[in-house]
Amino acid sequence: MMKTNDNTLPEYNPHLIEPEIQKLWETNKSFEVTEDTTKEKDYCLSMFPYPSGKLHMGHVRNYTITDAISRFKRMNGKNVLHPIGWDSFGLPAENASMQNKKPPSEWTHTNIAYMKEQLKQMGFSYDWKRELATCTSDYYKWEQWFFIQMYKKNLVYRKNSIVNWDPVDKTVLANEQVIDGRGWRSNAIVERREIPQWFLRITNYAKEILEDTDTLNWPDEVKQMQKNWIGQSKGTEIIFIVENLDYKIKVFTTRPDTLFGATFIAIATEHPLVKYANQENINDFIEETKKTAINEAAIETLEKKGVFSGLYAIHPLSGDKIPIWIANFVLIEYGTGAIMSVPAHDERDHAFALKYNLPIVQVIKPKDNSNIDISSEAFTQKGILINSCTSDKYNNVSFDDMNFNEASDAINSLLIDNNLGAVKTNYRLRDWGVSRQRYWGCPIPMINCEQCGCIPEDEKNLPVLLPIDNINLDNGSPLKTMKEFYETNCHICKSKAIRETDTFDTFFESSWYFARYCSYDADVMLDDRVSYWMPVDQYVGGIEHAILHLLYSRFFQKAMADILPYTIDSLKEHILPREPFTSLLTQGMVLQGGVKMSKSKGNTVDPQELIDKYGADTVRLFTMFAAPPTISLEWSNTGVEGAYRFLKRFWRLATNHIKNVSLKNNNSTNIVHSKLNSKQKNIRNKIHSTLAKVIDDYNRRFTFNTVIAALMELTNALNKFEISDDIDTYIYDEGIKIIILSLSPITPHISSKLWEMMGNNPDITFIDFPVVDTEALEVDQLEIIVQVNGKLRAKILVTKDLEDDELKSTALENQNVKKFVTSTPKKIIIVKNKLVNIVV
Ligand code: ANZ
Ligand code: ZN
Repeated sequence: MMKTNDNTLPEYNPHLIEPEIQKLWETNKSFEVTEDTTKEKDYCLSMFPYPSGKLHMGHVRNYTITDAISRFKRMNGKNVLHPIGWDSFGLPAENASMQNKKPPSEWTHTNIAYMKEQLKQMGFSYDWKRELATCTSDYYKWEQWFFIQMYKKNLVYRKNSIVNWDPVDKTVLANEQVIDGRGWRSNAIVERREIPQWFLRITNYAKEILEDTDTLNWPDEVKQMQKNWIGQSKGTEIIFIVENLDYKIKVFTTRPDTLFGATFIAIATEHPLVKYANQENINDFIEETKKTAINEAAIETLEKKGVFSGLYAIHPLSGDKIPIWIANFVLIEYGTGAIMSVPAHDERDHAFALKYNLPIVQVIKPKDNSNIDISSEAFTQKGILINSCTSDKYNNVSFDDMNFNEASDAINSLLIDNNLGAVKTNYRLRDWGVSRQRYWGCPIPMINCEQCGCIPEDEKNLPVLLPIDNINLDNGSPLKTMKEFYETNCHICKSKAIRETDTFDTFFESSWYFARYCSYDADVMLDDRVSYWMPVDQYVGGIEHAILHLLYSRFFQKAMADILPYTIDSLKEHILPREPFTSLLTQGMVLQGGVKMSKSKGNTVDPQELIDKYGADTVRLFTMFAAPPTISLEWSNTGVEGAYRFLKRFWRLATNHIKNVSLKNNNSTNIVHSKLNSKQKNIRNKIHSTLAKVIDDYNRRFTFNTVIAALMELTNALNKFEISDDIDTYIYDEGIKIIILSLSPITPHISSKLWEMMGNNPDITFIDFPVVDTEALEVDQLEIIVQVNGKLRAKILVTKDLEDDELKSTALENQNVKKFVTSTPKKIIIVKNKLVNIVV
């Protein structure tokens, strides 16, 4: 046996190795990339962090995943772009600033510096020259510019809009920031307010975004969430004429078959018809509804209320006169802001009709003719029409006995022929309101000129700089009171003008940062380098961004593809991709005690403490080993200890081997598999089948946990392998090298160091990933006859040329053989590759 235990071997010391290897990468610029057309590109991206102060375990997990993928792909010959930056505008900086009495910009940049240091300590293989922070003017200048381009293309408009107003945070809230009618941060009861705001016409792209969803290699769940959010709904718009008024109300319905059951119209409080209503009756009601939030979820749970407007509408086909109500459950933003109410067949309308004593007329009966009691409950299924007949005006046409499809088609045709309706596809998706009444964001580059009205700032004057000195946040956004910010002159007529003091929603910044990484230093928004790198091949991030961030990014990518080739010279010849992220992986949460690790629950583990104690490789190894990336990971201190012990064990095994054999010409090309003995073949089979599994798991499933488990098993097998000759040493060496390289995407520092100690260049960034020797995968198996006292008792399958000892023990373990071998065998006779005869 050649292995010795030698106390002079260096101990595994991550605190020495890791800075040394990181320094080497920095000197070599190992992860900097350019557009090398001779190589296949691969763009691997993590969702960029908000610089909240320090890294948390969620970051560590997310960034280790993309780092492992990036490193693996580099070793497979890909030209890998793996960038990082900071999503650094946003409300928390303002809140922290008020608490800590530090300006938001200072707070943000201090955090960035600290977290950057932590990312470096983790050994993530970023191309740091591309680092960007969205709060810097070299970044936001270009989004101001792009906003102006969208404005020119009519993708931007301003409108007075009702918003959810948080009276405590003094800001407009997005619908999803309203939880149970209260502000997500302040918990204050949200009010409605009407203010002028800027909107992006994302709805122009609703259809394309919806249709392209199916082309994406994303989790089904995320694709479904995108589709639901876009909310396509095919239906009919039907015109009702208001009695005594020259006014047509349009309603949107997905159930034109129920038209003859419409017993009243319900309109939203903000519907234009409301001004013709009997004001005395409705005032209190309108005031009261104003106080409630306007998102659908809130409205679902609301008590349904309404007030009669005093107006009537004429049913388009029956000619009946039906009352018009103003109701709190009708959304102004959806469809036409008005509905035909069919109490017999819609639950909400049914409850409303009962409450206000409105007629309920059944027009659909069950397909199986079963009895229903329409006064107690709505019948909402599709069925067969009854009571559905037009007036004389339309020749008393009856739709009775038709099913849903027949009736819908027939009613639609009649409406269309008489200009009383149109088939319509609606989307639940709303245009994106991007105005925020907040300070720490990108200024919206618009001015209001006394003469010219509301116009974009001159592109030559960009960026519109956000002032960062002497900021007082005590009374809402300081921009609203800083004359030196908002007073300006019109670049067209030189008259006095007032700058827009709102800033962009911070989702604006995260909707295109992935493209800017490609053109990180360009003096235009993007240049032709984007067409080399985009789209992102693998995007990794949290499921919490499954809707808005991804949707907005998809919209931006499409808008950029439509606009930039016509506005940026170097992109003239290029067609940009219309989707930003080809594949998406949503990583699972990090849990502690079964619940999400979070500051508010006080159950966080500080990655910095772990790095300080065990080094980055252990932290990386544990987070990748504890669970596959998409599944939640339960934190375990013993698990971390275990990961550390494994690295120490492997270090010992490898250094021991290096000590013994490093000076020999020790090369796996000396191995001729077919000439090996069975023990050697077996261990090579283990080595190469492990490698095959590792490659498959890296490539296809990103299941790093099984990669690690397989490599741990191989480490154990090598540990047991007895070296008796040079060939054994070569095989052992081959095994050690395969483990080092296979682990390197996950534990790059220890791998680099050991690789160096084996006499190689320590920068393993571009070392080819080991290749499976397929010959070693084949195991020659033979059937062997087992006799007890000369009688056939079993046939067993074993590897060819198995050593006698192993063959004996395999034979004795056989269940049937055991039955006949009740005492210690007297003798065991072996005929190689044929027979075992046990004499008892
Ligand atoms: C009559 C009817 C009869 C309806 C019936 C349903 C069942 P989707 O698009 O699938 O969500 N609706 C339309 N606009 C609305 C608004 N602005 N606020 C609240 N409700 C609105 O569903 C469309 C249905 O939701 C429409 O079809 C309308 O009610 C209601 F037996 O019209 B229906
Ligand atoms: Zn002007």
